[in-house]
Amino acid sequence: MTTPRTGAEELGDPELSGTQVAEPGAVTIVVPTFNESGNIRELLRRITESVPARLPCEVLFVDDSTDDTPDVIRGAAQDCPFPVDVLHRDTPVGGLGGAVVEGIRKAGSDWIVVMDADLQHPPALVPELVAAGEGAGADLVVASRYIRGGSRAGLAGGYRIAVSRGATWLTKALFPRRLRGISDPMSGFFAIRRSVVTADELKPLGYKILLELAVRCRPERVAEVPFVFQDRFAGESKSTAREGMRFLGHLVGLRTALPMARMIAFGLIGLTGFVPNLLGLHLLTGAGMHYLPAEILANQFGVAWNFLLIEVLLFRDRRRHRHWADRTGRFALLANADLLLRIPLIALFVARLGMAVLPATALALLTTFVVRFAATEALVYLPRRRGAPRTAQTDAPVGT
Ligand SMILES: Nc1nc2c(ncn2[C@@H]2O[C@H](COP(=O)(O)OP(=O)(O)O)[C@@H](O)[C@H]2O)c(=O)[nH]1
Ligand SMILES: [Mg+2]
Repeated sequence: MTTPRTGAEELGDPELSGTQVAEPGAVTIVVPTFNESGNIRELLRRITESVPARLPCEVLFVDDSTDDTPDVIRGAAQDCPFPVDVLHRDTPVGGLGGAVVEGIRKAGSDWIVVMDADLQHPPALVPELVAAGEGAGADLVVASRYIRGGSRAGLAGGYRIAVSRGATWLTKALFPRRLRGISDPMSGFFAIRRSVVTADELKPLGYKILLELAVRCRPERVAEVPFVFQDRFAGESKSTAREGMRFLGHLVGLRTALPMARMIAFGLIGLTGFVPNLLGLHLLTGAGMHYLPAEILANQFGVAWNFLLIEVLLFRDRRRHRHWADRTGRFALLANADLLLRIPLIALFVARLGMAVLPATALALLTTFVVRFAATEALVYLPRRRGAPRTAQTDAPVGT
């Protein structure tokens, strides 16, 4: 590519990133692709039609394809009046979100526009997004389906619409301040000033990259432009239920970056653990088992449930500090130590205060919660001290 830009390794340094950008107004269009060979020519044709005359641009494809998409891109690039580059990744770290972050790291223009390759995002809107940003002095301009003039026409089926709506609602509810002024945080079509992107802070695992940028980079001014979400031009959607799960994990990861939020999330997960615990106790005592051994057994249901949720949702980023067997052992140990403390407590509540088994158990669970949270953070998921194996500087948890 001929347009001046900083290298990926330089973007991490804010000092450098401010000095080496291209002339104002230039735009790098970052397009993540996964097996999109049928869409490339049409996409580049429509970009050629609508963008370069009004705005100098370059296009950077970040490709994880297993088909011939990179070759198709290189072929089609010959006919383009602007620079087109393709960065093919043999190891597609972070999937779609990771691809976009890599593209952003490489882009050198003043503005970066992120858009899909399947023409669901109309290329004609690219100059408008940048113009809106320049006009409003905004750092981030979101193409929104949910403001007047926008629509989600191309979102196939009631199920997809419901999922998209639900995800939007949940995300806005979790980040009311950071997402103020963004009606469509799920949008994959937006323009951002390169100067506000601190790509080092971005976690490539984030599936919804706009959410990641809005929450972690905190652009000061945000604008929106309506757009009609089109039908896919060719090929098939790569969205899967697994991406949906990843998105939920991403939301929790962003929301629990601070210790206080983490403790609340830990508590909420712990609360849900009451259900398998008490259910197990009900079944076991119903089957005639004495309540004390039943407590021990039922507790394992709750422990397993909590461990699973904590691993997948809450401490996803911190699992690498210890081997999974180490974490499981420590977690189980803590849970049983917790149980050792809890059983005499329950016996006390039952024998001395005359409480029934279920409320006595619930009260004891609450009492030991705080101790368990502190111990879990400190003994299972905190990075080890310097010098110990498996610990790198980058392991430091976000927000601590
Ligand atoms: N580089 C890269 N691009 C991806 C990946 N998954 C999807 N994409 C691209 O991201 C864009 C949106 O994906 P799409 O399947 O259309 O999702 P949908 O619009 O939600 O149905 C398209 O350009 C895809 O080619 C991936 O794992 N890596
Ligand atoms: Mg699509």
